[in-house]
Amino acid sequence: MAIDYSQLIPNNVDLSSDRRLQRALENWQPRFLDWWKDMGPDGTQAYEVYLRTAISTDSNGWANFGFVRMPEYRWGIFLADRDPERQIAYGDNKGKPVWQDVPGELRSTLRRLIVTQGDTEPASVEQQRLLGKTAPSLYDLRNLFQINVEEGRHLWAMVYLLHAYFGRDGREEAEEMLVRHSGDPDKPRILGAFNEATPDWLSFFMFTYFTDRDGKYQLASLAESGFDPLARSCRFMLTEEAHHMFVGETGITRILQRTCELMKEHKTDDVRSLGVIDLATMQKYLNFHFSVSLDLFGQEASTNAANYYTMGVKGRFLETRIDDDHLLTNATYEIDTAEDGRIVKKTVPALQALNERLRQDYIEDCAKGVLRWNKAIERAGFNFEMKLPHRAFNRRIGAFAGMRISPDGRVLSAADWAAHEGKWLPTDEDRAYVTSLMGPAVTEPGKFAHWIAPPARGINNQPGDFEYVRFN
Ligand code: BYC
Ligand code: FE
Ligand code: FE
Repeated sequence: MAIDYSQLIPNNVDLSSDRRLQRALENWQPRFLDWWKDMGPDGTQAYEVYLRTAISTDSNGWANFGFVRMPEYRWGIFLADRDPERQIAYGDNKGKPVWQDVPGELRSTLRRLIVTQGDTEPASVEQQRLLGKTAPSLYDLRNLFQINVEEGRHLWAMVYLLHAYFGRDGREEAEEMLVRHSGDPDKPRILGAFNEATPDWLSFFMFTYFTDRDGKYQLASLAESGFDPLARSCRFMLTEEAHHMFVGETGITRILQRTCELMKEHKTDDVRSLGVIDLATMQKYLNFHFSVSLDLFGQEASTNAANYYTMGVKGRFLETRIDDDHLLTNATYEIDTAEDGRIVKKTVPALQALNERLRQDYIEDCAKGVLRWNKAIERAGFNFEMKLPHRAFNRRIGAFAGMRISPDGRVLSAADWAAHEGKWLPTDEDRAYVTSLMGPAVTEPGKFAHWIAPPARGINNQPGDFEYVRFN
């Protein structure tokens, strides 16, 4: 169905045919806008930003580019098209038609998953709210704002489901989305990574590479949901997600390029005096963001995950393309876990290992970008290799929580850990150095901060000196 932009809330769900729902969402809309003004990108109300807006949910040609003041962005409700033949692909209900409404016995489970998903979206906007002050270019500033408005739209996607399918409880949960805040000691966001700070652009690029990629994998699993409105919401969110990860990957590449350029020019890898980020510091930030993002997949062995699957609520990554029985009642899966302070392999029922399996898919995907980063370093003539740390490194959730494990997977004593931690994770000094590079926003079209190379091409094929943001 085409997106109707004549409505106060743009949508492709025929919202005007349900007046109660429409009124409830129109009530929530000003609260969302207040939240955006208070907690969204700081001091940007009047800026005109070159943004893409969804105009259809087809995979080709779905977006339109133009200058928009962010508070006037047309946040709306866009679900991928319904497939009337779609069946549940796995679990006890395999082969049955997907649900167009919430089955009573799955209500609290689905609500919880939708709330957890929804909560991350505004959290990331809050985490990134000050980054505009130190943007390394107009190009980067525009990408930050694009991601921010789309995360705002992802919140709309989940709030729509809560309002449309969960009655009063759903409306209350929708309110709470704007009451919890990232890093708030009393009302924090639900998942750990979303309460960490994103104080600088190196962190931002690592976050959009690693943490938005958790979004990709979780959304893909929820896109397999038997609850069809959730599946269709997540399908369209995935279309938007690709750009977020692109910003992260290319952002890191551009920092690496610039660093290598100066290493070459000055024949040294001690580049801090040259005002760029040394490769060792890049690796530490990578270690931090990767390990924090791994926690987002939950426990290695999880009965929650088994139940979600068996009930048909949450599937595997690309479930329908996997060649097995999609029941997994007799299957097993080997996981890494901890026993008596050691890392051991253990074979567990495949149903319980679904979080770990998704984490494995995620790790393999993360590794592809790292390979491309290493190619860029190699092309510049250096043999430094960026590496993903061991999955057990620096974990707070799951079997390895609280253990001290090196990036290459060795269990360490407290003293050993303490002696090396500063080589593996950003120290206060590293953070202070990176922060010191974040000067006032670079606002001249076509100009870039000293520590980052320009991108290979502009957004929507715009020229290098395009004025992506107009300050008013
Ligand atoms: N932090 O059996 P387990 C995105 C809890 S990112 C705190 O493993 P489950 C985005 C867990 O709740 C994608 N608590 O749990 C990215 C459970 O509690 P109970 C976000 C945690 O449910 C960037 C207990 O520990 N979407 O979109 O299988 C920018 C046992 O654990 C954590 C989703 O996450 C944690 N990290 O797995 C913007 C999808 N991990 O039951 C946006 C929806 C576990 O004992 N969520 N716990 O009280 C889920 O699918 C699941 O909730 C999780 C956890 C995969 C997160
Ligand atoms: Fe999102
Ligand atoms: Fe995202």
